[in-house]
Amino acid sequence: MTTTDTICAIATAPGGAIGIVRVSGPDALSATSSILDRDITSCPPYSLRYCHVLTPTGEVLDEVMASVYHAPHSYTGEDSVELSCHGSQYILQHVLQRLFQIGCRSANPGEFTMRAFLHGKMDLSQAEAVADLIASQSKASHRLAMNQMRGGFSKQLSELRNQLLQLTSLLELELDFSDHEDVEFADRSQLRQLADTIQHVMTRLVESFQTGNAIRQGIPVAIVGDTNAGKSTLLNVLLNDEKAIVSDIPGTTRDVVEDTMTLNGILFRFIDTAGIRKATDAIEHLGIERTFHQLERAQIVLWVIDGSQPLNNDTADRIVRASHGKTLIRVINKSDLPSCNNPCNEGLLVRISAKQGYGLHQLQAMLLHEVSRHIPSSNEVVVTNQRHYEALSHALASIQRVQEGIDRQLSGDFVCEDLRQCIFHLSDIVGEVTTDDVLQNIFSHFCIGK
Ligand SMILES: Nc1nc2c(ncn2[C@@H]2O[C@H](COP(=O)(O)OP(=O)(O)OP(=O)(O)O)[C@@H](O)[C@H]2O)c(=O)[nH]1
Ligand SMILES: [Mg+2]
Repeated sequence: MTTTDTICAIATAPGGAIGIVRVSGPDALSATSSILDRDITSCPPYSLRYCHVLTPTGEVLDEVMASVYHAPHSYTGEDSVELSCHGSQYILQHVLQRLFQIGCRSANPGEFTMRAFLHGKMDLSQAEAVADLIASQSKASHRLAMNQMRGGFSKQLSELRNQLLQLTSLLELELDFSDHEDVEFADRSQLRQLADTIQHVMTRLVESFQTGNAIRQGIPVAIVGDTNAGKSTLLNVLLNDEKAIVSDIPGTTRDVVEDTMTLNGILFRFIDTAGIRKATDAIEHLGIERTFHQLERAQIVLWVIDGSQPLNNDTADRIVRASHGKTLIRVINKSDLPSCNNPCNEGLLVRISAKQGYGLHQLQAMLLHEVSRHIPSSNEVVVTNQRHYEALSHALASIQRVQEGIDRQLSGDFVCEDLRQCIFHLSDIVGEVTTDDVLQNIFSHFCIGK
């Protein structure tokens, strides 16, 4: 793969003390030299040079440091230069203009990383992790992106592919001899065992997506309960922000209000919902429908109960039923008021006063404890990307057809076809069979300069 044009872009966000202009491509060194007061084309690789950027009339525009990289030992795999300038937007734009005048082109979003992928510096799943790393907001999502970028996922995929190829070659060998009647080189129980191993790993990866996605976007925690129980008050204290309107009028919250918050390096997405009761109008009815929709999507349910009031059995039933398979925490609120002992034993229990701030640490500790059971260890591979999840789900379906085919003693060429499809989907993840359109689409979501 060779690229013929030289691209440039500002790689840093506005507002910093230093701004970096990145240049990459066959003419990177000569093009940059022509706007500087010294020639960097003969600088050794990985060297740093102090120089001046000049205007067309020879005035000094800025004092900069130029980092010089030679192909293939650079991020993109091409000759590259990074100019560390003073962070003025005027200076940075001017440097870009000068580079455009001598024939460099403005880089598209993600084009530096796309070139890195095209030059074999990383596979596609690693390139995608670069965007995740930049977007990571918590210790946990940072760790997942870092593991993927450093090739943890790629290694697991290549092990799977090797096993699949081994299976295919056993069957293909048999097909080559199929003229000779009933030869069966490949011992069926051995094939089935290999397919089972592959299927087991794929199932684990597919299932890891739920956790991976939650870690990236924030673990969804729905706050539900009767009207006036203090859900919005709780949301506000958890977020330490007056995000939702609080009032003593039942039915205050009618829509979903949500925001994220990091606790001990884990991002949580707290979702306040409309209180559950018999709706008084069509809008409240829609709001309550949304409550159940959010409840369905949540991983953890905070069921807020006004401890000073008798429990509404109808609400209780609906929440317990809808929380099946999730972590349900009963949050007995308003414990600053005399309590009305409510009988209900579902889920975990914590007593708080959202208004006075009692019991919040205990609630947060409970949330962290529940989540930490699902947080993967540092070298465990977790799928975080929708595209990877879809490809893996297709691959899993293919390997399940292979297992079925072996059990039903189908002829080798049928089984081989499913195996090839399975390999195809795995190859798609690392970008070996990915079409240009898909590539363009993936990198178009990156920022410019990356
Ligand atoms: N005494 C006491 N009052 C509280 C506590 N938490 C909330 N409240 C009060 O209870 C009332 C209702 O609070 P909200 O947070 O609006 O309740 P909600 O569950 O969001 O109500 P809806 O949005 O109507 O479903 C307000 O007057 C709050 O000040 C608490 O811990 N103790
Ligand atoms: Mg509310």
